Amino acid sequence: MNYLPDRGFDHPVPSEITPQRAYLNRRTWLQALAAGGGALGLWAARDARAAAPAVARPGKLAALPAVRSSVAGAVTMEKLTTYAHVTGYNNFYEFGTDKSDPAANAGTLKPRPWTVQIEGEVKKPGTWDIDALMKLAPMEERIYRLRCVEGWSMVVPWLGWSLAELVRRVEPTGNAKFVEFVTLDDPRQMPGLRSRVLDWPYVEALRMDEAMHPLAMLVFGVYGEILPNQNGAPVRLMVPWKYGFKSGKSIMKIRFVEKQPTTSWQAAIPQEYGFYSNVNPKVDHPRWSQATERRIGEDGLFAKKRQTLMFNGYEAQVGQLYAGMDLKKFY
Ligand SMILES: Nc1nc2c(c(=O)[nH]1)N[C@H]1C(S)=C(S)[C@@H](COP(=O)(O)O)O[C@H]1N2
Ligand SMILES: [Mo]
Repeated sequence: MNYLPDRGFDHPVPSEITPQRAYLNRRTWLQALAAGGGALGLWAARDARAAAPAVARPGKLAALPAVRSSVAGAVTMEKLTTYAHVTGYNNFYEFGTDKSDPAANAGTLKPRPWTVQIEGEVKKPGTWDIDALMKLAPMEERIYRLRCVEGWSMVVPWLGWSLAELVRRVEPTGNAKFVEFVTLDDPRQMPGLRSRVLDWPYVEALRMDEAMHPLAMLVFGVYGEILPNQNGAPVRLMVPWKYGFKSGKSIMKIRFVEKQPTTSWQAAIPQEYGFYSNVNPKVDHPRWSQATERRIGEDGLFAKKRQTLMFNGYEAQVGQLYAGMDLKKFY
């Protein structure tokens, strides 16, 4: 049984949800309650895993109870990408550059104990223990499209809460214009750091208003469980309207700064990867088109490419952030 019927390109806002669809949602929700699983993520996990191909999995991880998010646009009705693909087809160069490398190699990452350091232009800098940080806001399940700059996409049920919750808590000063996210860079835990593909540590950043947008998410879990290492345990970013590389993994430092930071991919190949990196079908990568994408799991003989949507389908929610900006210039 599928989690929900595939609605293709239809990205319903709540008002567009048909009565039948609302009924299906409610029925499935009631089934989950009857089965004793209050967390929506848990039943999502069971259903999609049943249909997943048999590839290496990290095994049973701790459940992470969550409620379905009520943030506008946070729950797409599209068919979920299987757990096997979400956790077996990854980009995490700290563990190698092949899609199967992170799942194969990330066992050396130690997500506990873990702290996240808050630095820079904030009134409340300091070090958060990961378990305390996780409790800062109620855990929500959100189902986001993930569009990689390489031309593929997934639909993933993440668990976490709005990054804005943390930003508000640490009280940025008037000088804070950007937020920088720094990934762990310990070569004993991350064998890929010995390669020179990027100038480590992996750094990503957002403008302050982007960081405050409710769809920008700090992620602690996926498919009803804590994050597997290959997906960026114990905490990663998820910014669904931007190309996947903007969503840094295994974050150990969050820095509030005045000047626009140079991010890792921008530093590596500036003519190909910009600071904004909003998903945009009209702005091609210098080496390939961004007009279409391949949905992971739909790669059969008759699988069609999908049209890539402006801001990855989140234009209604985030378009205002870029009003008046030349998106070809600010790619
Ligand atoms: N630290 C770090 N974060 C990273 C990456 C990486 O190589 N290192 N890859 C990015 C890219 S290109 C993508 S598409 C997403 C993939 O996330 P997923 O493997 O959970 O699907 O992570 C992003 N975050
Ligand atoms: Mo990516």
